[in-house]
Amino acid sequence: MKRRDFIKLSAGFGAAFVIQQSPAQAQTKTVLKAADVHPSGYPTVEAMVRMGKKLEAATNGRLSIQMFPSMQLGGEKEMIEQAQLGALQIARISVGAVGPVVDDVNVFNLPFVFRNSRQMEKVIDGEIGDELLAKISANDKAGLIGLCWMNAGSRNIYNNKRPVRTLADLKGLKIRMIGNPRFVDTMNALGGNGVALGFDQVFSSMQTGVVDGAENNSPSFVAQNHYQVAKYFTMTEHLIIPEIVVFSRVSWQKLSPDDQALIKKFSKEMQAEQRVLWYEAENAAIAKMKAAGTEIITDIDKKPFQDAVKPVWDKYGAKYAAMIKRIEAVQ
Ligand code: GTR
Repeated sequence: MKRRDFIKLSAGFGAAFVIQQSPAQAQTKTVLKAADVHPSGYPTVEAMVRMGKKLEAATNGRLSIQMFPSMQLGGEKEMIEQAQLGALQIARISVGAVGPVVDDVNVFNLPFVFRNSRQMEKVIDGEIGDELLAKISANDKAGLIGLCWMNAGSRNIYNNKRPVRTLADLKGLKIRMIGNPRFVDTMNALGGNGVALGFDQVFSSMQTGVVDGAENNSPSFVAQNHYQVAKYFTMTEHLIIPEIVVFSRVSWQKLSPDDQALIKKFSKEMQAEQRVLWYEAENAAIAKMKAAGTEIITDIDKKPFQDAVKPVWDKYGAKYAAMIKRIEAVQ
């Protein structure tokens, strides 16, 4: 290469470099705010942090994710509201919290709707999962884009009064439920007293006796320190509710189609990656519970529990009849 040509070429590179450094270009860096009620290290949070790193690497830092864990931006209801306004871009929430906004997903909030977690995984990985994400995105009122699902195991009843083995043991126990009428009705149908409270209030409410217990998966039971105030944990598995990741629709519309496609692709990958982290967290949680002296009750007859929630199905299930048939058909 002649020296003159080399100078021309390097001048060209220099110019391009300068343009990238200009304030106008610098502004095109987009930081996506993501929130979760769980602390750092929890599988849902960790999966999102990893996705942020991938996004940053793939776009040379043009797109990144800033994670707000531990309810820093409020509970799930508040997160949905902020996403609807575009103040928050990514919300990792339970389907329990999305139900009041997009009724279609409430089918997953019916007690014992899945036979087990494996079947639930097949449903969210398959066409039903895609269809429900699309329903969220198409719902103008919701203002959200459905990105992907995550595992959240099964929910189990715990309390600080007595081991629950039968429906009779639940009688009179005040049990915290997520604020979606289906869940309060489910607990009442099981014979307990369902009390809707925010996730942030569960620990102190158990401590002060406002409630006797709650229900959740084992990683939440441990991560939120509930195991320190509730000794009895019964594997009722009455609800298998997946988690969901939604994107603010107003923010989504500001992204280029290429960036939207990239985020969708990485979200799908995150769904699989979180699953691995999930099972590790479940094993670690059970080990921690055992070490802490939690009494884990696994030998229960679930049939009476399943029969008892029939009124909930009668009240809420009818309109999902076709979808329930499809879910049941997933092996
Ligand atoms: C957890 C779930 C949270 C939240 C919480 C609750 O299992 O990961 O998103 O819904 O339960 O009980 O409020």
